[in-house]
Amino acid sequence: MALLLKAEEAEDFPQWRAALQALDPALEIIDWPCPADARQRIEYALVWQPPRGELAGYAKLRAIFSIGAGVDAILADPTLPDVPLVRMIEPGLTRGMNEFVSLAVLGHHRFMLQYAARRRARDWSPIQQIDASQRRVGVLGLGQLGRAALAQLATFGFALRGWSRSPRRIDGVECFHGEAGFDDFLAGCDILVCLLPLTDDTRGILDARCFARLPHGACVVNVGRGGHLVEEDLRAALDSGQIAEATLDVCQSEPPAADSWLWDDPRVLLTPHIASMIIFDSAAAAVLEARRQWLAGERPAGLVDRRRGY
Ligand code: NDP
Ligand code: OXD
Repeated sequence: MALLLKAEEAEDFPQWRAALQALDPALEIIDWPCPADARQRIEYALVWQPPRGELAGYAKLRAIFSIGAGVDAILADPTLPDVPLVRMIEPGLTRGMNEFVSLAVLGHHRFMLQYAARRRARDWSPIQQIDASQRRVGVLGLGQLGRAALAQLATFGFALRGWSRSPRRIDGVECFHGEAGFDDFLAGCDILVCLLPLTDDTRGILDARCFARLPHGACVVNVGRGGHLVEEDLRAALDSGQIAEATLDVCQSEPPAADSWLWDDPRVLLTPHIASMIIFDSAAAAVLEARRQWLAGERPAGLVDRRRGY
């Protein structure tokens, strides 16, 4: 049984191979790009953002596993073979996202960007702390990562709300859904966190209309995809004071253009798409468990619904 692996970074290949073969020593793992004489053996592909057209033409391909939780880059390929696509759900990725979302939300809650600016100005003055119970934090996307982030944020005592496509019930979280619930959801978000998948329905969702519906001076954390945010709308909202600050882990262009305003704006904390990364051992276990489930006729938790786009 052969698996073609396109890792996020070329140097990840040995770690992936070790993690996968520790669990399935019989699995043959072939590094990307696939040598011509191996093409006919490939039954599985485990990939991070494969170039368009590159997954076509494997006659024995049975399933594609995404190294990312987000599959927008894979689904963007019009020649994608019609085999099951399974996205990454693994505890290491979830823990990393919990850490990053907590860090970002707490950073805005406790005015860290403002203190960084005051420090540059040799200003030692304090800003009155706000009790977490008075700070309303809203999460767009109540999937694997959104729900876990909310559970972590609950430990700090924030007033929590969430928004999804279909109705959800989460203890301690005020839930909203669909277009009809969007404006009411936004009206109660002092800090807005985007953990949506990028689809035709969610592209550009963080735009001027969205910002206008947030309370004045709200903060925005985008850990979804760069395509969710209309960057120039954010800039205008920061300039008007409607949005006070933002944390952006993802951008339209990664990295942003050398002359992008995002590099220098002190109201923006910018990180290079590192909010969360897979842990090789637990990610390998997740891939092989999904393969087992599929072969046993069960439905893997991360099976992508191509029609929905996530
Ligand atoms: P899931 O598929 O588990 O959850 C997606 C959630 O978004 C669901 O609650 C879904 O609603 C909701 N949603 C989807 N479309 C809409 C819509 N049109 N309107 C309202 N809600 C919608 O995804 P994950 O939680 O695993 O991951 C979320 C995203 O996080 C990934 O797609 C990826 O882009 C990003 N990510 C970023 C990382 C980083 O390092 N920056 C790392 C990992 C992931 P419903 O519940 O009704 O289906
Ligand atoms: C993912 C990511 O989707 O790291 O997993 O962005």
